Amino acid sequence: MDEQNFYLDTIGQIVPAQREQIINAFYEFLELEHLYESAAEIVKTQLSIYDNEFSMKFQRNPIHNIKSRIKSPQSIVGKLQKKGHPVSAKSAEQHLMDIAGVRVICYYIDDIYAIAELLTRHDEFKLVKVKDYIKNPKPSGYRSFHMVITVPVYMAATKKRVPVEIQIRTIAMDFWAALEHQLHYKTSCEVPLSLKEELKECAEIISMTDLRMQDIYQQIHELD
Ligand code: 0O2
Repeated sequence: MDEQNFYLDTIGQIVPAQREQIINAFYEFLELEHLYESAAEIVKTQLSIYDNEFSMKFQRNPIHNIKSRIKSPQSIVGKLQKKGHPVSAKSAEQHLMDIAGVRVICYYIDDIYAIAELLTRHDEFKLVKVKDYIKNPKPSGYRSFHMVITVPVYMAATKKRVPVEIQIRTIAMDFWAALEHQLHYKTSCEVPLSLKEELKECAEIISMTDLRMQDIYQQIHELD
């Protein structure tokens, strides 16, 4: 028996190396999932605290809703391969900033920047990266404010800083992004240029409507 190719598994059985490696990788991904789910929960709780405080003080919620997702193992593997990184849980931790994603849907554009500012000023959170696709929309017309922060997750024996990608956008921006995503973003076939232009035009109309709604809100607010 070639000893190098065999291991003792968790219940003391001799198993081939490859099986042991698969089991280890599985547990590593499970731990990763738990860690990133915990980080997303911390961010969501903090956002709810801000939303409730704002509502108590100003009788209005800035946040319409909050969703979160953990990137699927298939998506993690795909992104690592696309970027030319090794495929392992360790490599995912090192190279991917969007394993935990939180999407915050706000009522008005000003609310987006207010929420981003609060998260940036939070003592325990560290800002890693900002991509403002509202000021600089993507060529597709996509608008949203993206930021990556790291949050401390306290486990029984350890503390780890975990990155969370936060996408903050208005209801209108989300409406466009959801439809465009379904129509276009993840399809393998090429969408004709004329339709891409039309989608972009829709994004611009929606963006103007967002600005008008905010203006109406401010004017009504000033009447009080
Ligand atoms: P999912 O399933 O939505 O999470 P990075 O290496 O991460 O910094 P990347 O991946 O180019 O660079 O990040 P980017 O472009 O800042 O943000 C990626 C995410 O933004 C996407 O996630 C989408 O959620 C969203 N997004 C970006 N561009 C578009 C677009 O044109 N249309 C729509 N509908 N959404 C967009 P993923 O990677 O698709 O995964």
